[in-house]
Amino acid sequence: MKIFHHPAQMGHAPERELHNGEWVPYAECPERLAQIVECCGESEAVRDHGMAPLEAVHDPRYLDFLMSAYSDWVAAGRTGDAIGYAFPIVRRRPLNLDRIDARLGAYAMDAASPIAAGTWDAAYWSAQASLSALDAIAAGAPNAFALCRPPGHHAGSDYLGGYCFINNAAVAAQAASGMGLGPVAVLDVDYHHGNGTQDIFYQRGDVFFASIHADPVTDYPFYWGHADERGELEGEGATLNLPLPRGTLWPAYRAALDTALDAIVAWDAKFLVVSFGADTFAGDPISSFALQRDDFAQMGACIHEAELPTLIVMEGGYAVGELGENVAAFLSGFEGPR
Ligand code: OKP
Ligand code: ZN
Repeated sequence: MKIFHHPAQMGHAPERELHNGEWVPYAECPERLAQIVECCGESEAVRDHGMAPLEAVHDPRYLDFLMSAYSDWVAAGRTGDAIGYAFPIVRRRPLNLDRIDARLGAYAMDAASPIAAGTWDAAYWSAQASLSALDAIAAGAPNAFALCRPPGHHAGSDYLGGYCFINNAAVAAQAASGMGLGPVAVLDVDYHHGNGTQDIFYQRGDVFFASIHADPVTDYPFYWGHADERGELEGEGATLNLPLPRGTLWPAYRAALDTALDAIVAWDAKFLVVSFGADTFAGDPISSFALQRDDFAQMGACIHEAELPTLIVMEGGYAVGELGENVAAFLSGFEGPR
């Protein structure tokens, strides 16, 4: 399978994050990408598609903020990574506040996603990798792998969070739809609920969103991903949430996967974007499902059985030493004999 990534994606390297009240090394580290490259191979050419496909899913004011957030932080005399600390939870009025701390809070859903010197370029090229992988499918490949990093599925139209800045899967889903490849479905199999992707398409009937994830009653992102969230207005019924308990093993996971794939096929999708996270792995340091490497191969094979043109977009996975092989298992299961 063709794989797409860009050197600038290595440049996002925050020092630390706030995890359960303590400062710990940043889990979403550049080494993740290096490990996956080692097992899955070097990149095809990544083309610069410019800002328009990003602006098709993100608020331009949010993109402006993100682009200059780190330099504004430095200009305010700060050292270290940029993190907000005040959040307008009740209502985000269009106050046009200038102070960097006010904007960091207004455009973030958590305080655990620092912005560092290379963040914008890395997020921008991560999205370009996703778009370039989509181009390969548009040109006739049956599937492609966008090795995105930073990941994207927690980023909404106008907010960052959960290590995510630009929603790579949503950018590609929107672009695929615009190319006439749809109807498009997004299947999110990261351990965490893809709240950003859900929010972006929640009121739309043209993109289906299905997610299998840890129950938000126990796990981040807490406020999204509950089974009763099914979409609104035009999008009613076009969102499917399948939360599973901590400790979930492959048989229960597989049953949920069959449910999601059946719904995607019944909805008559013609193009599939998979938000793939390897953080469902038993050895993941920040997650609590119990899948094994072989299960990822099974997961890839199950998704392949939907027989849809498929763009696989990398999301999470933090057992860095095993990440490359877990991703390779998923890809080879997807490509293997049916
Ligand atoms: C990103 B992806 C507090 C830190 C918050 C955020 C997890 C983001 C996961 N414990 N952790 O979905 O893999
Ligand atoms: Zn995750």
